[in-house]
Amino acid sequence: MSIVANKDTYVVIQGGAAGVNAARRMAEFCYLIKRPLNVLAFVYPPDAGKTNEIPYGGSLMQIPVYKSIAEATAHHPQINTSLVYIGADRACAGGMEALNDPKIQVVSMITEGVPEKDAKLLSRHAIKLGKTFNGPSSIGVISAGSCRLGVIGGAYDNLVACKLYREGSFGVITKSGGLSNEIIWLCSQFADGITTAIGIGGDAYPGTDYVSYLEKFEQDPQTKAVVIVGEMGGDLEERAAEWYGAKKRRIKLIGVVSGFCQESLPKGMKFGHAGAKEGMKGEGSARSKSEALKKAGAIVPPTFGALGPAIKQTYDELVKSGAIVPVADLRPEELPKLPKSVDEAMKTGDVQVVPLIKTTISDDRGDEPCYDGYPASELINKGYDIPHVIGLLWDKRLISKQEAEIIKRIMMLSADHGPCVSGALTTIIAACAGIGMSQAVAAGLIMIGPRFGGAVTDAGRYFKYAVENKMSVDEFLAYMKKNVGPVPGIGHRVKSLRNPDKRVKELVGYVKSLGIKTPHLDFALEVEKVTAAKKDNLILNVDGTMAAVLVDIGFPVDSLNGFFILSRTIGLIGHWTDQRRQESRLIRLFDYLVNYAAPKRREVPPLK
Ligand code: Q5B
Repeated sequence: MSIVANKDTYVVIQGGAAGVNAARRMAEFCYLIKRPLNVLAFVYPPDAGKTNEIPYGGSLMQIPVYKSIAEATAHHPQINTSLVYIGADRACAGGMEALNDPKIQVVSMITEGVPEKDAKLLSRHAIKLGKTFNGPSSIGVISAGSCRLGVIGGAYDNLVACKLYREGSFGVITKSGGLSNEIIWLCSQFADGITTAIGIGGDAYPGTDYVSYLEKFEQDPQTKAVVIVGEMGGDLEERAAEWYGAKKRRIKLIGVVSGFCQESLPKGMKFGHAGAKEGMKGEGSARSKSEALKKAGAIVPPTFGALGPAIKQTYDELVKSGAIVPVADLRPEELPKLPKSVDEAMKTGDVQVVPLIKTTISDDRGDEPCYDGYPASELINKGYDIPHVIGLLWDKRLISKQEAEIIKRIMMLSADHGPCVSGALTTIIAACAGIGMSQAVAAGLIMIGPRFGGAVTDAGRYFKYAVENKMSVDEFLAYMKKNVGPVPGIGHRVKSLRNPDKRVKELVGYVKSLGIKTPHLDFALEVEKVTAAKKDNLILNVDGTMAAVLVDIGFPVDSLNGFFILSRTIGLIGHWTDQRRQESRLIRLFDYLVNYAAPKRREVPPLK
């Protein structure tokens, strides 16, 4: 047996993230005791209609979220308990909503800082309805082997160490959440563990006090003794003493009261709990509460350290009298192991995970990204620039100042080439159709291919092939004609010998002025001499020039189209923004721009 929470307790949790965390802890306990998850629903209006994922062992339960308690209990008629994880300003309304639901018999509230008037209202309302209102500021309730409400009991290992998977003989009532775990532990080490442990919360006006729960424990045949932990302030401990001393009780009562330190400390000291108000030496003090408990016949150890032995002595006497029959503990291998997350298992070396991907260029796991090992901020502060980042991420090397200058110029020269080229035109059409930036720019980028802008990689590949194989221009052109087709990097739609491409001249002039070795650029210019002599638009184009120069400074062939893609993205973004700024209309091609070569209108023959 147990009190307040048992195997028939089914829960709705009112609140958001904190409530979800509590549900996860409750699921761990359910898993330990091999009980299905007892959290059936959440009430959290902002997420109504969604589900919260609660791990249960190795599986993931989807627990529905409703907008009201009424909706939750209508869908899950077994619900009889509510845990309130709502902020202090709305906790009263939430608690009232739960108390007013005919299905709900127990409401436990974790919320701290609930106004005292609200706590009193909730408490009175619960009493009027004959229901239990626990809290505010309550860590929860745990009944060994049957039910956990809230996070009381701590982590999974602690639940096991405290033998919470099976009933003991000791009840526990505390104000402090942390101390509740401590006392549960003491009961499991000095005795046979607990039946039920309850945190009533440290507020001045808890909804339910020691006496209410002592009455319930007295009625619970499994509970043979109860440990209460009190503190100075208020009179709950005195009332517990009064109750205990009023007549012969079946249960043994062990009580400790904290706060003796106030006798030595300067007046005005603040204590943690709202209810732990500094009392006089007399009424409300730790000493007077302890005296009252002692007088009523409770066992009151002289210090907190003596509590364990006092529990043991009580347990031994109860065993001797036959009231308690010792139970055998389960061996660790008889208990379910909580599956670890992959992260945890990796930390403890229990699993080896084969990585899904491998990266050799960057790492963002520290406080900032590192490019090929170099922190971004350090690169900035030491005067490096965008081309250096390109060098690190595309070629895993810190390029020289001179190489960076070449790349900067390549990017500036190829950033845009007006609205008429395939990429820009596509982005403009998309922008005019109301398409967002990323899609419209992506549409423009899709145009980059073997004819438009995307000939850089192949131009680099074949110029490199020719230079490596020491081909003459004629051999190269013959090879290309036979095996490839049009030479990538040669030819332009509008540029020609008569209408030269200034970008090409600028780049070639600059690179040549550096006096560096440029075997690929030299070869490309030789090719141009031959092709342009055949047809004046078969010049070395911007793709071909970029390719030859980039291969000359050592960039890998596969990265080369990236230079056009990256720099032209600047232009495409410009075109998209430009159209948006102008609020351009949807584009529809004029009929006169189409050569309608389709058959003339004709009659459709009968269907055969
Ligand atoms: N023929 C660029 O062609 C273009 C030949 C060739 C041998 C060649 C064409 C080509 C290679 C790919 C290339 C990058 C499609 C260009 C760029 C960026 C841009 C764009 C902008 C910007 C142009 C007519 C006759 C045919 C062909 C022959 C042509 N190219 N022979 N090698 N490379 N080049 N692309 O004028 O006998 O009549 O059948 O594919 O490097 O995209 O500004 O616009 O910044 O945005 O349309 O600069 O050259 O000529 O294809 O009708 O060919 O010449 O075999 O011979 P066209 P086509 P035939 S830069």
